[in-house]
Amino acid sequence: VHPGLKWFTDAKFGLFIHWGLYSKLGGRWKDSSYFGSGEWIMNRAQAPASEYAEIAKTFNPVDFNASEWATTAKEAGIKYLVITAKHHEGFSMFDSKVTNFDIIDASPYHKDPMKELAEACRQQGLRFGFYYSQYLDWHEPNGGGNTWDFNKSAKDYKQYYQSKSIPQLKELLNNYGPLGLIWFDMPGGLSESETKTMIDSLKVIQPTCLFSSRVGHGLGDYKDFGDSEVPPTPISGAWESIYTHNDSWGYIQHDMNFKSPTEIIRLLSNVASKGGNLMLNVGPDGNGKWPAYSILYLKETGKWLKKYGES
Ligand code: FUL
Repeated sequence: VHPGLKWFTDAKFGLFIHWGLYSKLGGRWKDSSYFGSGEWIMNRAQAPASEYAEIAKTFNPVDFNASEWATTAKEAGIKYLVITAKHHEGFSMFDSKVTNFDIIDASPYHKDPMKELAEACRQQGLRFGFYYSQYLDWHEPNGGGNTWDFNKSAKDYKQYYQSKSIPQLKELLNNYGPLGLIWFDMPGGLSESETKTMIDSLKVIQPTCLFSSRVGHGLGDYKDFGDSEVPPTPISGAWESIYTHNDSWGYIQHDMNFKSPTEIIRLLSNVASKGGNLMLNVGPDGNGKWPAYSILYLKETGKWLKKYGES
């Protein structure tokens, strides 16, 4: 049994955070508003990579407060927190030497919020992990997915893995202390043996860090179902269901469809009764603030858990 699985299967409740340049857009690009999956706006609007990258110049999340995020999570009864280090848009929300398209070099913020968050989580006794889009990267000519700027048949996915994905995953594993897990997403471009080689080269850095099943080819340490999916019957082994608080992972200004504390608790009970973890997502805005309803409803959930939950 993987040594990291004990904390994971005991955890029951995790917090997912989608935060990137799309959070500043809040579901609007030019004159159009988008609903659902705000973090996909670049793709849905077919925004040219060079134009989209301009958002970084005014991305300045001065309201970000790592200890507030971690204490709210703790109050909600959450046991682990997973945040987007780089989503499909390709922007690195951490200090990366691999690219200049990161929060340190490309934004006026000039600080590494991931460093502070990793530390704040540790102080609250929460496990900390990163979401990392290892294949889809709409900013890079050789990354997966952007076929509106770059010619699909000219793409060299292996070059992308070698020059960005793998070096960045190593930075994440080396520079942020012990990680509970890495949440890989949307595999592509690598064969099973190439995926295995990548995993081996990463596992030596932190052997206890779990890798999600979306690393591909059935090589993950635990199972994730589809987005917003709970299995109909109990499942053995380590697994997780992921849901988002409203109808989008990334912040959308005009989405107010937040699940009430009652709905969150029902979801949590449904998942826990079948043996899994629920990882619920919140989408902070471009200034670094969580939607007010997310703070309120998560804290309410925490009160209920304190009263009626097991731990
Ligand atoms: C999906 C992604 O494409 C979505 O944007 C989101 O990150 C979700 C959790 O996973 O595969």
